[in-house]
Amino acid sequence: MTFSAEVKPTTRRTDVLEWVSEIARLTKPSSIHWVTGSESEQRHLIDVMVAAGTIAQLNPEKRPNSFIARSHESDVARVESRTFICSTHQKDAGPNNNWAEPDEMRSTLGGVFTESMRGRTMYVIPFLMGPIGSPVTRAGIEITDSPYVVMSMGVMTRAGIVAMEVIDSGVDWVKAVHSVGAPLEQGEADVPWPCNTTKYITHFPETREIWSFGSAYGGNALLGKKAFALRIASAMARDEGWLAEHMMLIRATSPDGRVKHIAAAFPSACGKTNFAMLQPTLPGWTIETLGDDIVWMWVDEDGKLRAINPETGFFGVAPGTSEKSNPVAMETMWGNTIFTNVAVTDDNDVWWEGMTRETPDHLIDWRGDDWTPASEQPASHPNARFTVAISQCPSTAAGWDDPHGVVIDALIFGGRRRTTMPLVVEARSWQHGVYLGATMASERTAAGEGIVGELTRDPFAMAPFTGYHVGDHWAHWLAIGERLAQSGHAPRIFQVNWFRRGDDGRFLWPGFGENIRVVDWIVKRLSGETGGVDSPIGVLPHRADVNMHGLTVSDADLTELLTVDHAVIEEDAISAQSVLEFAGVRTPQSMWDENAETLRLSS
Ligand code: OXD
Ligand code: MN
Repeated sequence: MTFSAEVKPTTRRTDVLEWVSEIARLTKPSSIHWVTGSESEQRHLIDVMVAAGTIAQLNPEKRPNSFIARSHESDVARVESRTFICSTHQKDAGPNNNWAEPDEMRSTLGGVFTESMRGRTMYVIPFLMGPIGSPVTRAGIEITDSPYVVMSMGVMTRAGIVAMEVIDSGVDWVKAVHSVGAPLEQGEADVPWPCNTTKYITHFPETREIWSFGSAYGGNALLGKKAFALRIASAMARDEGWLAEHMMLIRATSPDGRVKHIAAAFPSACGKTNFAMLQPTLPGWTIETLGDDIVWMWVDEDGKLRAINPETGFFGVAPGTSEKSNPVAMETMWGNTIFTNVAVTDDNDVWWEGMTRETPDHLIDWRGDDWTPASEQPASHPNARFTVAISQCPSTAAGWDDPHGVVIDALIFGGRRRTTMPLVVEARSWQHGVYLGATMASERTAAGEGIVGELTRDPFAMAPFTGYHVGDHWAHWLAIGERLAQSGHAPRIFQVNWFRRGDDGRFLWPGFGENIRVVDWIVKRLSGETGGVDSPIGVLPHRADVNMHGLTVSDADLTELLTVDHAVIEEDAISAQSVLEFAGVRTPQSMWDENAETLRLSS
């Protein structure tokens, strides 16, 4: 295999050159393109994709330099059932992952990747997760035959020459191989969204490798994101003593100038992006955005928990995003945005369910068909996405990419629960907080597979993302807590639920910008300014301590939001035992102790 004449290797590292040649010998692409990250390369990729019908330009007057991509109907979300952790021992992958024996999987992959890039260009994308100079920043190289992946990785990571220079300095790098699995015969016409009905999203945590086959969609294909920054990084973090978590990250500044950094874990499509861009309704408060999906945290030399966002972009869920729910996101996507599986208006702009009050009379739906409000299916796919740089976000915090990161003051776990869980509660201790994270439950959304609405336990919102045994993940959190306790700098842990409903199905809490009232209470707790009410699941706010200035919520609703029913909590704690049993012998005893304590307090 010869390298393409136009784009020569951007490295001299022999291990990189040998690996790229090895993958090229296996997959037989027609050319190799070493990604530089330049503007001319961007333009070239756009031309290639527009010509192939993969993307189409939106109205440049309304949304400059923005594009619509429509995926294949079968390739619309992460495929957890086809996601594998290939650790040497099955017990290390844990019951939370599909396990495959590494040699067997390598042989399967050897089969499916054979000549899988025939007729296509193979792109080599060097990328960094994290800013240059941070102790937790890590490098990777993704090989892909999808220009859509190249363009998206360019938004989501620090990709191109900038990353190769770091790799060339001699650091370790993660090998990530991706193919859409749709080789082209000579003369065969391409399709707009090539993919394969067979999919493998595989991870080898011990050798820090990723192999992804058959899908070009988001988390399956942009391998810096879920595959590296969560599955592989969580295993690295366990080995090296840090944390790689499915969390958003904000800086909250109170009217009297107190600055707090908060990281919050919510399952996919539960409002992390909205929370990260919250527009406070309480006067004087500011929320600034540092990240919306993934946080890497480490204990610094002072014993404080520090955090960075390893990504550089948002891959956000579009439906439901509006001027009302998230004006900042709407502003962020003014241009330079890739939209996937949204609907297109007659004036060639984007639309999705929940974006405007009025539904347009006519649209082209995410499948590319004519659509009217009489159509039975939604116009945009429920997991339609926008991909846009964090630097475009008006609420992005100054220094968001500081390699030193920020010191975390509070951690939040949240889920989507119609019943049972109050608006906010503070854990009794770090250990109890870890229990709240371990037993987190949420109703399923369209971001993954399964029945939407079904209540599932999703420990730390990491069920699809922990690259090792879930019980060891809890033990790792406990060990980090012990290190933080030694310095007396452990962040406090809270649980929130914005999604509580009344018997009539109505949301009891308005959410969005009003969630600042919960942040306000959390910051008051951090400053020791307010007490609380003990409950079986932790400390609840006194009603009078929740700043309700300017917001009307009925007394009955507020009572329901701020109290817990002991019988219901007892039932929930019994049900939570299923997740502790699920993790089996690797469940730390202290998680059972916390469960017993919850039962004792609620009975
Ligand atoms: C995501 C997800 O894409 O969690 O962020 O599914
Ligand atoms: Mn996510």
